[in-house]
Amino acid sequence: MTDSTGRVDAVIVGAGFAGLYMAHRLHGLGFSLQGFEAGGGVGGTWYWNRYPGARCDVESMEYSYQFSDELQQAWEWTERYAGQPEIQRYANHVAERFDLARHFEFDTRVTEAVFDESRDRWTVRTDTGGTVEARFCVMATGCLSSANTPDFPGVDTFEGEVHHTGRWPHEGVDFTGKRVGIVGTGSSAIQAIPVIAREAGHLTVFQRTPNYSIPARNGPLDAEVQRSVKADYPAIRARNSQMPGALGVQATMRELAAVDDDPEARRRDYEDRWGIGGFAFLMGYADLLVNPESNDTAAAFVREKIADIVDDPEVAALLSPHNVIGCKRPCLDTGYYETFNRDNVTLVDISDARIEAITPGGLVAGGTPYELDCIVFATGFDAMTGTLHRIDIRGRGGRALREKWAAGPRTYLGLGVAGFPNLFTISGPGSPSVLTNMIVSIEQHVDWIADCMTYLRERGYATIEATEPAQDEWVAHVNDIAGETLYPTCNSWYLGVNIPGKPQVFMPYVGYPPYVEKCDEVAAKGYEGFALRA
Ligand code: N01
Repeated sequence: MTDSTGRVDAVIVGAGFAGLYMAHRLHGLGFSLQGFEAGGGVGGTWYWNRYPGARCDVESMEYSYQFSDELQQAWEWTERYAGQPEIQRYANHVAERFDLARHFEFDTRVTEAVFDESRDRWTVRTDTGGTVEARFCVMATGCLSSANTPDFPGVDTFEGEVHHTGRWPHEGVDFTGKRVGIVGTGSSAIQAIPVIAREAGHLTVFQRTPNYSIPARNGPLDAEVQRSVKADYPAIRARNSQMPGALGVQATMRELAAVDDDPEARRRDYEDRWGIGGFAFLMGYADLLVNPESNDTAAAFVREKIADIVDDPEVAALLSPHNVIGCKRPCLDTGYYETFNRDNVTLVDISDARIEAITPGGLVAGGTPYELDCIVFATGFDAMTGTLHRIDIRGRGGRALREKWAAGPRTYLGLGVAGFPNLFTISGPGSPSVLTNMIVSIEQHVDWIADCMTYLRERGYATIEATEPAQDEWVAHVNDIAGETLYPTCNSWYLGVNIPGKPQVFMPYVGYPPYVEKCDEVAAKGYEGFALRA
């Protein structure tokens, strides 16, 4: 908390998994801190995304903190993939166990962070009128925290209920008997659609681009599996940290190219993995995200599955994507394609018949009116940079981050930005973040930042700042590596294509675990690529 002069060592923006752990580390190291959180409680993405069916796509035994063995031994997960309510309970439990909520002011949004060069201090302002001065400013603002609601004309005239999946009301939404329209078919929609369809009178799904979805095969977590993982947790965590994306499921990847495998054997492999469920489906072959021909063997298999599951061939064709599988984050579902066999569900293809307007009684797409009682926008997020840009962040010379990043984000390691001393971004653009198990990446970033702040304190340095050459080199490297993959080939939020006018730059870094080695090496060399000033 602030001293009597309103000063702290560090401000932390956000009380999601990143902000909570950052607060824990900094407090433990004796730094004074003040956290701010726009929501009314902890949990970040899981606090806001309470839509029906919301569930993690990384298995629960992995999607959890590992910094405390007592915590990971004590917490009992109930399902293979944890649902939002359980993850929210977990976040609350962590906050209570380590007494973290006291560091945060809730229902408080940071609006401005300005660096004063003459005093090496950040001045942070909030929408509740508060002002804090801090030496360090840590943006734990999340990658998918700025909901994107397209600017459809007439949206304010709608007389029914409107909800965004990423800002779901805490009291829930009663769809019973209602005519519901859902816009979007990304991960959020794919999870919500089967649940809403069971409740609604009628559900109309407005699809602009179909998405590949793999069955999650969620279910109760076997007690024996949980026990055996816990018995060996440190070793399992250590193994996973050496896997691409820090995801244990990568252990099932073979060095074989899909096109080099015998077609029958390949089919059996896809069938087995489809049965296992989850990301394992895309782990069969090492070249699926670099070789279009190999990729299409997996994509074609999923299209066949869609054709098998969906009764109406026209609907199945509309649901079948033709882009690269995996170049958008793959969706995991529970009964998604099956839902389109229900009598109360209609799929509307808006790829060439865009939503023209929202009206008091529904919406109009391609000239056709649809009468609705409730509209759900499952239209995603202004990812990775959106939340940072909603804060007026000004570094040296009063230069705004929004200006510096006008052509796309530029960071060094996704941790620091040239011209913005003592500003850290946890899982920022240019780091592996969303291509990994986020909690692992968060812990790695938080530990790196905590070590860095300790190093500066011990040696009497006032500031640390990424240098322009190191940043330029890193940005070029991030782009080069992405360019060797199929990731940039489709209209994903990784590229910013989902937000009109957003610069199209592939934002995450494809390269976990080499990224961790690079961060460690930078630290070991006295923060190479950063300028440290006394
Ligand atoms: O958002 P999305 P999301 N008119 O951007 C459509 C994570 N997540 O919230 O593809 C009509 O993927 C858009 O269409 P198109 C996960 O990382 C994880 O679903 O742009 N439609 C698309 O269909 C995920 O990737 C979990 O043509 C419009 C949809 O809205 C990320 O969050 C669960 C439109 C947006 O899909 C985002 O997922 C949920 C317009 N103007 C989310 N604008 C799990 O852990 C957008 N769309 C499982």
